[in-house]
Amino acid sequence: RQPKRLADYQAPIFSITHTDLVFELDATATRVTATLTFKRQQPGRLLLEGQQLKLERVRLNDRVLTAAEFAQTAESLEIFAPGDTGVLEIVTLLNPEQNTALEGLYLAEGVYCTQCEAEGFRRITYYPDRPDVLAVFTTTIIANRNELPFLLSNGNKVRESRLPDGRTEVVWHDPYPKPSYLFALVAGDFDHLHDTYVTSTGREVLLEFFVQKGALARSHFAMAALKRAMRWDEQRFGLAYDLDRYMVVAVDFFNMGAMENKGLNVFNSKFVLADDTSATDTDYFNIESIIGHEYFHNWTGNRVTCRDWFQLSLKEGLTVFRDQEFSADMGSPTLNRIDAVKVIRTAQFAEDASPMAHPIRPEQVLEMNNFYTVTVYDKGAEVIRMLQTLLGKAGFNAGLACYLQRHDGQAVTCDDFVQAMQDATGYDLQAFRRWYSQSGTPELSVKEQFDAATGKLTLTLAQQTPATADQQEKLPLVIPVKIELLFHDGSAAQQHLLILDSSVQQFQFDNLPQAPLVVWLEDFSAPVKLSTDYDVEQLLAIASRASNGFARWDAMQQFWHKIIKDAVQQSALPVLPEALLTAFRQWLITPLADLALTAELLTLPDFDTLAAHYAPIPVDALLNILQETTQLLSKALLPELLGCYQQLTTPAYHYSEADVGLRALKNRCLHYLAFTAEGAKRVTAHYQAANNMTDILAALHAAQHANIAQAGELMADFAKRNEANVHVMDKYFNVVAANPRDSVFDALEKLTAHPVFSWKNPNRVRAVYGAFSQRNAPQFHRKDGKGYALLAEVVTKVDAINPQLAARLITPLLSWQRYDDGRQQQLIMLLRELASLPMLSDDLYEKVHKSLP
Ligand code: HT7
Ligand code: ZN
Repeated sequence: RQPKRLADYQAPIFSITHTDLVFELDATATRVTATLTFKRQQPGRLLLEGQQLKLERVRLNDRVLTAAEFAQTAESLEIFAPGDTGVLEIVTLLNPEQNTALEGLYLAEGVYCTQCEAEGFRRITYYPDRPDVLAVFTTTIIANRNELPFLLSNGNKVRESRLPDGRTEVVWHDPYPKPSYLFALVAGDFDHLHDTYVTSTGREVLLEFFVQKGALARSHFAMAALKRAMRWDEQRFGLAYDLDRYMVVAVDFFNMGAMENKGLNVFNSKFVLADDTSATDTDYFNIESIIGHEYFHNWTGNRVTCRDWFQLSLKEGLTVFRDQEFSADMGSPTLNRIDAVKVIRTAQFAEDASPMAHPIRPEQVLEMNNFYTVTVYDKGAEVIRMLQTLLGKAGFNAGLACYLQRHDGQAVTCDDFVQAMQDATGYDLQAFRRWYSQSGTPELSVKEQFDAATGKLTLTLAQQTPATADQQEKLPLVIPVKIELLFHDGSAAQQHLLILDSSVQQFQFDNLPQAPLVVWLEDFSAPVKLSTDYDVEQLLAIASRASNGFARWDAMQQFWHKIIKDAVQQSALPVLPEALLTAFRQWLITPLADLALTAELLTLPDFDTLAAHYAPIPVDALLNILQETTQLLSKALLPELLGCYQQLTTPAYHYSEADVGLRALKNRCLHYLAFTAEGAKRVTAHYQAANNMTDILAALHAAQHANIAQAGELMADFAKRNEANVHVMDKYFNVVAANPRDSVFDALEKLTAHPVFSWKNPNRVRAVYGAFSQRNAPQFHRKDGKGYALLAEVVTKVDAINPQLAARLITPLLSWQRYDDGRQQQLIMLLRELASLPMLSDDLYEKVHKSLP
């Protein structure tokens, strides 16, 4: 199997100016007639991509071609003498009902739905299925209106008519040229919510949500979030919507979160539907953020798109950055930053250390679906954030405006983006570009030297990026390092931005009143690892005094890392310094104004965060230390925990920043209290008194972790009350799968027999097995390998149904190098078994083969 390389990019030989599609919908035999107006751009062959298609007919300029005039392979169609311009008509037959991969056109739960990014359009018709071929699409959908009342596609509805045979024909036209990956078609019966929005340019836009029958009341929050996102993009970046309609369809069968098809977003229903009885605070947050993300793609992705898939971060890194800025403005900037940094430090740093390591602009790809990664998305967003730090907000906004104006309607590269930033600001970004081509996590070490006589502080920074699986040689990067200088004598703190652009560099500060305590990497100003030799007192001082909430949280993370590392080295339990207990007591007795930050300050890093600091990972020691430390804290802080818990009275449920913080802190206290003598009583009472899903789930998780006797009863009650709502059942599945005891294996087996479970539904499979592998470290990483073997079995089964899903599920099995010898052997054996499967998908093949020694 041959990977594609960025270095081999060639511009398209033919462009397509117009793409007219006619769909005659049928569950097992949908006929697609594609009429493509093509134009030669350079000498070469007319080669179209196609997969799993039944070709019925090819016509070139009104003449049906004979078999000798074209050649067909399993993946392509070549037209031998197309000429320089012409019209090609291709008729294909599809089987949407059998399409369980959920790419191309599929039929699930009575809804026809497409997913074309990255390379799904080639499962609909033969086409130059690449993002740099932009055409104007007209789509006709023919179907039986009684069965499928809503027939939707991109752009504006042009016409709707009854055909003589009783079927209905609806025609859509999208005036904006677009690549095939942004094409969408949806047909089904829905509840329909509509509203209007007037843009800053005076356009009245019809906003429409199409959701499963009976779910209308659960789509209001998403509609309001959409309007907030539209307003925000106008105010922050001056970007307004450009069509008269914006449609969002929610479906339960979907491989990812959502898809930004022009004018017709398709969403995983989990990221649309919410009400106060079924959604958690996190659900509401995710809905607003993903609604924003897909909407923001209309400019960063759709109006200006990617030249090739290696440039994916051009649209994804930038759009994640935009959605993060939106969420920060809608809620707490500190909490948003903490959440984003957790993703980088756990998942992204782990990816850099894995066989799948790649730069944010990968250089070679076998299966594109494997590159929708935390590196491309989240590290990509960090790279954009660094640009904003270097250029300032005004400079960054000017750069974005220049980029969008210069490239509107084009398919471009990451280099084009950086060039626009440079041209708009005059800032030389040549050296900065290395962030796009170099993989790996830079490691920074720092030294401080203070001359008391002159008040001069000298900071020495050194950077080094360890080799990664894909790249041995690493060069220095441009790294913005934000710092804060804290003074004990009450002098005002100082903030500075250091720009490190070589291997070792010194920075000097004069006339300081005294030796400062330096807060490093404030706001996580670069996606790097930075180590200091601070002792626990210094870290607790930063946690108590830094002016920046993020820095306070970060100091606590470093504190725990240090304490736990010492404990692991000594094979002992951590010694909790009195100063820590004093700080915790203080936060519990007098919480900060930001309750959510207080909750974060009181939270231990999780297993994955700690594990990122070790090679090999001392799995058993870390799990034991985490459990024991929680118990030690519960015991030592019982009166304060109780006091804080009781003081926080829960108001009627409302999703607001203040109430989210209140619940977070109260539930953090509950988590500790669950481990105390009265834990069972308290958790049960919390569950029974809860008026919202956040508190209910906190009680269930606490019950399970502390192993309280009533846990089973509470779980059964929860399942019974919520069996009608699949999204709440997914939460139930999550809790069952996170059970850290041996009984989890039987419980998982039972879940797959649950009437709500289906192997074909990615949400259900993720809710059970994704949760098991990612939220149940004790059982997943069992010494006897039973957890690994279960996941390998599931991946094998799922690969035959949905390769994209299988390739995502396998991730925790790939990084065998991170574990001890025993676990390594088990993982390698399972990977070898997977590699020998006769029908392995490209998705799994790429990952398994990269991982194997
Ligand atoms: N641009 C989309 C990426 C995507 C996707 C979405 C749904 C199903 C399969 C998919 N493959 C790729 C989502 C986004 O980043 O907005
Ligand atoms: Zn995106």
